[in-house]
Amino acid sequence: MLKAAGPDTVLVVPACCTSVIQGIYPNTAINVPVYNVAFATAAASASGMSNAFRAQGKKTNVIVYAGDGGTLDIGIQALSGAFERGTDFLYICYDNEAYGNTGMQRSSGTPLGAKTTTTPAGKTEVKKDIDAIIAAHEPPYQATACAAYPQDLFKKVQKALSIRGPTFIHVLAPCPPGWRYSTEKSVEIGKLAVKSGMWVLYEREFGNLTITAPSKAAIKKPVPLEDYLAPQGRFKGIDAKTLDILKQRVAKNLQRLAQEEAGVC
Ligand SMILES: Cc1ncc(C[n+]2csc(CCOP(=O)(O)OP(=O)(O)O)c2C)c(N)n1
Ligand SMILES: [Mg+2]
Repeated sequence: MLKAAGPDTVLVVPACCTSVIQGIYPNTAINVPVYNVAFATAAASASGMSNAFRAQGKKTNVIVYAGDGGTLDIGIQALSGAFERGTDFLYICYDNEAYGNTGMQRSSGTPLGAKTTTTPAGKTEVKKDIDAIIAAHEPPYQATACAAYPQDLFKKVQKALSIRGPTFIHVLAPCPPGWRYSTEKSVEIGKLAVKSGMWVLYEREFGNLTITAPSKAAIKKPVPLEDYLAPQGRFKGIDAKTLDILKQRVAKNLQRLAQEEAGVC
């Protein structure tokens, strides 16, 4: 993401795993200025920052980098406000499907059936569709990505930053301790999320949807959802009814996106 953005970039990071990973000043692991802000305020802080830069005639990229808890739950009001105002910034939500930094509590991004420390028997609600909520703001660009496909993510970050206005990229970020699998399987798990259709890669540019290459195969013939779920401890013991609902939702979502791309709906 930072490689695509280049050095003239400022990151706005609310409380999340990233605020730990970045390290402590002056030994930070991130080579651009990072503004750590209170959990609920990322998009509002970035709005002020972007307006200040633009007023000075500067094109500096303002990127919010926030988790699913900070985006789908606690930051959603500020996020909606910034998108409605047309703030010139890129909002990236990296989604590990729970509150990772505080011990993997469920978030509204946690999928149905997944075990977290606060849903030990599996989550009974479905994942919130933040992408549909963002789409309702009619931004000039929004996309999904996955950490297992870094070149795709690179291209999408470059494109988002080349467009003026509020842009959004939702990145699935497999999390070994939280999803309960061993670290070396991260890329494989991310690819299985896409190949099974549980995560669909696409971009919507000025309202026009394009499914990104790795997801085209999943639309034609997805791998069984069990291939994605079985290696993860968080789905261990999922009951047949929940599995069936998940499968139906995956199929419906793939169909809905394929139809949108074809202009059928
Ligand atoms: C107002 C407020 N409530 C709670 C916390 C504690 N807290 C810090 S990080 C975090 C979890 C963030 O989850 P997410 O946004 O998904 O990012 P992740 O940790 O998974 O990277 C929580 C609950 C806080 N810092 N501020
Ligand atoms: Mg998270």
